[in-house]
Amino acid sequence: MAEIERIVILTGAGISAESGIDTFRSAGGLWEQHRVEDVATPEGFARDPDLVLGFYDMRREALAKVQPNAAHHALARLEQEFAGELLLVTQNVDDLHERGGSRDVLHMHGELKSALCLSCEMRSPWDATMSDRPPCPVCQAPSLRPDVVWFGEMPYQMERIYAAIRQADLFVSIGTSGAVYPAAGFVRDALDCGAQTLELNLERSEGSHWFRHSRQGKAGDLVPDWVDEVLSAGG
Ligand code: BV8
Repeated sequence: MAEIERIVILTGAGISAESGIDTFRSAGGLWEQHRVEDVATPEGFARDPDLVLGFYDMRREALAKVQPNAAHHALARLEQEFAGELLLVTQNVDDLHERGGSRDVLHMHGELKSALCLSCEMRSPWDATMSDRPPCPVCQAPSLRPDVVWFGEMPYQMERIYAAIRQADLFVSIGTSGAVYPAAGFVRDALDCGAQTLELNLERSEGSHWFRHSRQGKAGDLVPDWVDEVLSAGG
């Protein structure tokens, strides 16, 4: 690990699982309770906005009842103590990385605690409900939608992510099934740019074969140990 100077980390729902937040594709997970097409696509929102706003209101409210876990805290420690460059990209729309102490988190799929106005297209911090059609804090129009990236929509800050991957010495994927693109393709971009690749996940994922190193276990166990390895190697 000694020669590692630039790290890009991608996290998915698995890093929040031990905090009590449902993952998407596990038994009883979020997508078993709702069809993706109904609650995580622009078409689903146009078809039944109440269903979609209620789905995200429920998830936003659930956030207040959970806490970051040891994996979130370990990544915050890495950000504080790692001497090189670190970019933390998350597919998650929860705020557990921030509440765990991470200061610079790139939410490529947006955030539950952000509102996007369909009238003025401004984004505002948001931790209330939307089913009751509250006024946009900027233009007052009752036209807020969850500021999350649905299927068929372009994820946020892709250029920044690809620029960091191109420079990375190490790409680490934590708690993601490798089922959703473009995030699932980042490991191949990292390989093409000569980076080392490491997967930390409960089980082998759809992308495991692309990783040079793959460790199975709970994020709450694997991530603090890995952070200790990086920091003790003088990273
Ligand atoms: C786009 C936000 C283009 C909302 C989400 C065919 C081939 C390739 C691509 C496509 C295709 N057909 C369609 C596409 C594109 C599509 C896609 O990839 N579809 C998939 C299903 C095939 N992608 C898109 O539409 C993306 N946009 O392509 O735009 C474009 C181009 C130009 C102009 C405009 C547009 C947008 C995708 C974003 C969708 N939004 N979320 C919300 O959260 O409600 S996706 C959703 O899935 C979440 O973000 C989630 O993070 C993400 C991925 O899931 P995971 O995080 O991996 O969660 P999952 O449950 O799957 O896995 C959890 C893992 O953790 C498991 O492996 C488990 O073993 C592990 N785990 C569990 N417990 C633990 C653990 N690990 C460690 N410790 C534990 N304790």
